[in-house]
Amino acid sequence: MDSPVDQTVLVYLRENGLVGTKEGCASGDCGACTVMVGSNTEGRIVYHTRNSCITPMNQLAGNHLITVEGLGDESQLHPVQQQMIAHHASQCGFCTPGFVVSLAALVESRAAPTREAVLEGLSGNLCRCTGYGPILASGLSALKLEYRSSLGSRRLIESLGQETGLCQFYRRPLSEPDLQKDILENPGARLVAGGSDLMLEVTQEFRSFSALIDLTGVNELTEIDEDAGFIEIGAAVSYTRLEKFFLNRSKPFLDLLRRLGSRQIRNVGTIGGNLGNASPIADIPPVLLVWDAEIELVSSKGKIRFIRADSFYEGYKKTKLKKGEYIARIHIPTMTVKHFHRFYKVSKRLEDDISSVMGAFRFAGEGGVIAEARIAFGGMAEVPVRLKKIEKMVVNRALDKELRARLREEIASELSPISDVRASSGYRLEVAEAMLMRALDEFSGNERINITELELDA
Ligand SMILES: Cc1cc2nc3c(=O)[nH]c(=O)nc-3n(C[C@@H](O)[C@@H](O)[C@H](O)COP(=O)(O)OP(=O)(O)OC[C@H]3O[C@@H](n4cnc5c(N)ncnc54)[C@H](O)[C@@H]3O)c2cc1C
Ligand code: FES
Ligand code: FES
Repeated sequence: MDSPVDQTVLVYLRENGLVGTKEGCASGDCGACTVMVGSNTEGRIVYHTRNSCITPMNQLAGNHLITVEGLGDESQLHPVQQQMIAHHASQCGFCTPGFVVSLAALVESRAAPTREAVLEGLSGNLCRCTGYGPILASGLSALKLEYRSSLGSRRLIESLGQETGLCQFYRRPLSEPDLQKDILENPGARLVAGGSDLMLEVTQEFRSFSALIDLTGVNELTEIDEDAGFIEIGAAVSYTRLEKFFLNRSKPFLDLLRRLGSRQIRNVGTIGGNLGNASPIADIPPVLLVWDAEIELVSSKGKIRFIRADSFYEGYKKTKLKKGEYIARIHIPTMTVKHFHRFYKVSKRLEDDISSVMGAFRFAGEGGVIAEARIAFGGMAEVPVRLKKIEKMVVNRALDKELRARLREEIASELSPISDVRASSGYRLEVAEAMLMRALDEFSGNERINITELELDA
């Protein structure tokens, strides 16, 4: 394969006549470009969905790429294609290939035939004409059918593997020493992990990169360890893997992850990329601030330094990363994950939307009395912030009306968020106050309703 260093999978496909995969937004939002990517995982192919519009083509070497054309043909349609026809689930058809591929990925991974599983699998696909009812019904029906996949043969599985040095300017090191060597030898190269942020510079700002160093093959950066009182998460660990790891460790974090981007974004986006892009509204930094996490930075010469998550940000879109350094691991004290914690995300849409305000809270203590507090917000300043004064105000105090009134005043004086397309400054302040009150209530044992868990009577 010979592909320009920053060419996307979508451009490659369409330039090579595979036009079933569509371009809607070219920013990872609509899902029209969804493809399935299979990798050799312990002797079997595991498929996941990605947005081809923001996937660097070079990243897929050694993987099995399936587009809508590869799912079936007129004589033998994939069960999802059959059900989409049976349920009249396509109108203008522009979004249809993306929906078909997302649903096919559910069928291939033998997802449970439930409405929740289908909704989750479609969290990154938008349709503006058919309506979602028939599409959902198609997915549910397809999941209930008897089906034997013919997608991955044994010979294919054996041919899949990790590849390095794909083109002269696209490096894919497999170990940290090799990564450091690549950074030293290519000082102008940008680091890419999931590409879900970086590739927008190509598709939205029309920039091009002369060289990229891909972190997703670096073994040490893709590991999660729990040892000696710390959870250590490699910077190139994806959200999908975090969901699995935190499944029984933190429900609030799991709930937040399920609100972060879409299935396609979570399959590729990494924790290191979320810190590296230095967005003031990224969802992970407030979590790391309240969990007292430390970030391990490594230089191209192998020099290691640790920095507290609450000191990592210097200003708008600026971090303390030095030239040639990369984020290697995030270290979270296991104890802080065991304390009471809550993460609240408010955004305009439930799925696949950036937060207007993201609030994170950790309280240690018992009997309704807080012995130690951490309170952090995203979307309220030019960097993710910890409210240290308010943390002190709630320690060893009765969480009564009088204190709450003072906390509201203090929040309004400490924070002055901007107004933008997502929310006005005043709205953000009200939401932040409400989040703090809710966290205090829940710490005191008054669990509030979670609208994502509400079930409506039919
Ligand atoms: C449709 C869509 C929805 C989204 N929704 C959300 C959301 O709800 N919440 C949210 O928080 N974010 C959201 N995002 C942003 C999403 O891109 C990040 O959350 C994601 O974590 C970025 O990770 P990545 O691996 O894709 O980073 P990349 O795009 O690969 O990299 C991002 C930046 O970080 C740098 N970088 C990456 N890894 C490292 C490292 N180890 N060391 C140093 N620098 C590094 C890169 O050089 C680049 O500058 C969304 C993005 C899209 C496109
Ligand atoms: S074209 Fe819209 S997500 Fe890729
Ligand atoms: S069928 Fe027209 S956008 Fe979905």
